[in-house]
Amino acid sequence: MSNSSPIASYDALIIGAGFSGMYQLHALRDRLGLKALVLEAGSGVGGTWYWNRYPGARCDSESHSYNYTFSKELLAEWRWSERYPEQPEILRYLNHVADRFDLKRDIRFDSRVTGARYDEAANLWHVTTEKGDHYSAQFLITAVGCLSTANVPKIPGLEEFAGDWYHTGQWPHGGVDFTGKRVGQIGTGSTGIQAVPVIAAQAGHLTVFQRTANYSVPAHNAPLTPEFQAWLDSNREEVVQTMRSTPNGHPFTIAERKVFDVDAEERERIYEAAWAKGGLQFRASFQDLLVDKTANDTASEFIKRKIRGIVKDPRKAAILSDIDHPYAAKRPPIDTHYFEAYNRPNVDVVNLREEPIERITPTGIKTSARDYPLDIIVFATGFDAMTGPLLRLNIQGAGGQSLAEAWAAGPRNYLGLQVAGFPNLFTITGPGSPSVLCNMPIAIEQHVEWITGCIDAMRKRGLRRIETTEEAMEGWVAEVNRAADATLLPQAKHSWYLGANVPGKPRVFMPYAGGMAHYRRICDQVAAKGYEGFVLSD
Ligand code: NA7
Repeated sequence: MSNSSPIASYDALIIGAGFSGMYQLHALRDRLGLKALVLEAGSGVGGTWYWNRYPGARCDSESHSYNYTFSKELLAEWRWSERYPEQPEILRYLNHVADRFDLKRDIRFDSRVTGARYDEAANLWHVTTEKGDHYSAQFLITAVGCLSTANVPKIPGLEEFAGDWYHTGQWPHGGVDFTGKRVGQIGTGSTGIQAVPVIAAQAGHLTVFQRTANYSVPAHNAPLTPEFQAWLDSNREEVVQTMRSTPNGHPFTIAERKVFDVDAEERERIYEAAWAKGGLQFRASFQDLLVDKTANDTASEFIKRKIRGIVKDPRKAAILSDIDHPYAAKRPPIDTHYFEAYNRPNVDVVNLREEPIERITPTGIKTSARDYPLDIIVFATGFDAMTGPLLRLNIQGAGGQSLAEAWAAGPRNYLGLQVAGFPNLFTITGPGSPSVLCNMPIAIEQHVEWITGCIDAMRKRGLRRIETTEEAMEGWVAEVNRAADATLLPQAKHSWYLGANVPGKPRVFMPYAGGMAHYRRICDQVAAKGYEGFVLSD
């Protein structure tokens, strides 16, 4: 760490200016009066929505639930235009929030953090950026998101490709012109499923390289009507209450009935109605879809039938519906005419399970079966999720131990919030918290408010240091595993929830699957018991 640049000192440093970093800044600066600063790699606020500008980028949470709930005035003054917000609109919203709460003056943009080291004697975190700036603070709070480290698979030959290639999570701000081009897209997760119909409408030809076939339910996106807005204005409290009290933070509840409480005909009617309504709510049609494989099979079969009904070419339909994992065991995508796009003559799908990619050549992609000539390759290949964004910060805790060493066998922490050996470091939506299994703003607000409450309590008691214990971590890791094993989620062996999409990454189920409302109660109890599981000192 360079000693040449002057050290700017703060009470708290926050890394990242997305949903979580912005709210954390507001909470610490404007509620507690702390001297706080955000360091942000991008040139603007927005995090995920700053970087993910790929065609079709849209949130799968319904817009009226994809916002902060901490300010009634903010809730009342913002109007979303569509059922699901598109990336530019979310970015406008986040800029509106930043301006409304005057956040940008305490955000340093173009400041990618490259190292953070805890100085035991001074009880301070020292943070450096790529530009060589040097900061110190008592508290270090990571607000780096769960899906911010792009995963570009190491396919041999990429550097020789004569065309252009892009990862969806690092999309050029000026956009990409696909007109008349031969495009190859690798990946059929939520991102790929959003991108296909939009790219297909512009490209000369689109070849989708599919490794794992995926479920998707129609989003049925549409403009929000004045009637809906009026309903929302008079039911806002209830909507927020629902989001805070459900397991997944969405504005709908999970049905109480079980799959085999109803007969086959009634079940079909329920699934048809859910399909017609669209969106992530399909998963909430029955309470046991995520815990009982036989129950799940009924939803799985329903969606596969739908795919085969939509896609006219039997070869493409067979490839797209050959899904090998339970429905929603991987993050279930929702779409706008995804399967319909395969009925276009300029769209084809390649089954990588039958013909794996061997290499990228100067002119395209070569599978074990043939060459696919391409002008552009789109990597919709996801992220080094949850741990990736934290590990690339090069965090060094007490005694020089790195986070990478502490997590060599997978992430271990307490409540997803703190790691033993890393005092005064808090990780917003860290592994071991509900995060990606929840509507993100709800998960983020809960973490920010808990951290803010904790720092406030420490300051009121004259305490300067908080660190969790090995025992607390051990207990929490066991609880995270128990919660995951009570569901079908670990059964999707290629899921990024398990780290399986990144070669060499430890296979550990990372998010907490015990439900957001339950998790909130646990965190509240920990605080009420004087931060049980943490050691506080002055
Ligand atoms: P995902 O969900 O991780 O999807 C990535 C896709 O890319 C998925 O279909 C992968 O297949 C595929 N992939 C990844 N690596 C390769 C290689 N090497 N070869 C071929 N195919 C590959 O990322 P998304 O960006 O779509 O979504 C991430 C989250 O953002 C989403 O869940 C929402 O929460 C928002 P695989 O399934 O691994 O076989």
